[in-house]
Amino acid sequence: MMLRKILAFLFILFSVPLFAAEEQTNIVLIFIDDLGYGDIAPFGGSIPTPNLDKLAQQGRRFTDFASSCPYCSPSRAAILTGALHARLGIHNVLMANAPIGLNPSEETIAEVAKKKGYATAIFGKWHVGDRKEWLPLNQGFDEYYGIPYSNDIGPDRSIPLYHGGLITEGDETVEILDDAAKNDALTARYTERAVQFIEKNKDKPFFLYLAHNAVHTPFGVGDKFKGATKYGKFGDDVFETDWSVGEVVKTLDRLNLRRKTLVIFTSDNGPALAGRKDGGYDTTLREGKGTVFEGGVREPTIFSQPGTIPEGTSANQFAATIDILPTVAAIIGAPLSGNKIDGKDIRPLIYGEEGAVSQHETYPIYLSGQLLAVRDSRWKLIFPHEYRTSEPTGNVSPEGYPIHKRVKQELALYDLQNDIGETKDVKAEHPDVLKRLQNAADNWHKQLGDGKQFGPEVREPGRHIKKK
Ligand SMILES: [Ca+2]
Repeated sequence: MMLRKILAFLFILFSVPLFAAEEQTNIVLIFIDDLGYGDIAPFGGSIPTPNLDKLAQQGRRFTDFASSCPYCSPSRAAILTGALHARLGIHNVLMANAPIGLNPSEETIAEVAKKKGYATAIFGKWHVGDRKEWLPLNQGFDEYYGIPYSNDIGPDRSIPLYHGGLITEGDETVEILDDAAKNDALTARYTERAVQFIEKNKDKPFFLYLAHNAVHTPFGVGDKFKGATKYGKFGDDVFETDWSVGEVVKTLDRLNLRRKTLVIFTSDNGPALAGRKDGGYDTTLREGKGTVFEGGVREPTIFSQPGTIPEGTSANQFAATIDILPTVAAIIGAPLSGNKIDGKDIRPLIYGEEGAVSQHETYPIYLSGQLLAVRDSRWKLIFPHEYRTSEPTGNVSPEGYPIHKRVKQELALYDLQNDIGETKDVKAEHPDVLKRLQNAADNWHKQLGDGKQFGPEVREPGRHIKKK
């Protein structure tokens, strides 16, 4: 008995370091733009997504997985660093030539991977600062090909719709996104780069960040996919994005890398509902992009690594995009910088360990520096604010964007476990929960600010100082 114990101990002692040395898990992070929770079939959508269905069958769906913010730039800053966007000083969407960007002193997931000698690349949308000093090559990525912001942003407002967005290779502009055909080709181009990158690095560990501009408006659909679904341009765009996921996974299969590659699929914010007039969407969630309701921040998320992550399973515990960086760091055995982050190591949740629970005691949702909601694993408290609904007024802003109807939201407590659509305010029935979340909000206010002023823990973004 004693001998068996000693042998078991020796086995653990020697097998752990050996295992860790062998286990150079590749990381593929696929980040979609404006894809809503209910837009894909594994989360109840009607648009056919055969490749994502398969990914879900070969992995673990997360049904309560949040982004940091219902808008692009803050959400992207958060997933890249593992910190809430409010902490990073990236409070709003960055337009072309914005004077701020993600501070190079922040540690990105690519920089974490570099510590372990990983090859790193991003193909697609960056959107955390478009000046050279803030582009991906200065944030731990070896390669970059894509647009440094959304496909409807660009310095040249004289070009309708596409605004002359700059297609960037490394840190040089190589092309102008000035017509629909180029926009239509983006998904295929990024996919081709992603496949080449995996092929090139098949014998060494890699981190691939595939950040599609799809399915942001204006929808870009490759010729092969036009009319492929009965859900209009939006449906075709989702279908092509699904194809892209399939190409990446097939490449991993072909190169025998699938079991040693963690594939993560998620989205930056909820659906831009008003732009979907010509397409179907399915959601049981309230509202969409730009709001702090579940429609704005709950993301359709899949973690897949056959042999490591239990296949065909779901996690309903709350987790968030900020958890990806510390989890990946733990998986690859890389240390983190001393920067304070908010994400948690959620390996027990992704590996489906029995009794694994959410690592977040409470989770704040900030919008433009203001705390508008705070939640825990079950309850969500929304603070009074005015928000932009998905309903257009029919008027258009001077920049050409549709103006939406705005409405007032009062203080409300929702039970997400029984009311995912946030329809019934239950604060009167649960004064204890109300009190607890209000206290949590006060704590977040002290750290990150209350909308009137930023808290002491909000860090400076990178700032561009104009030369005189
Ligand atoms: Ca977005």
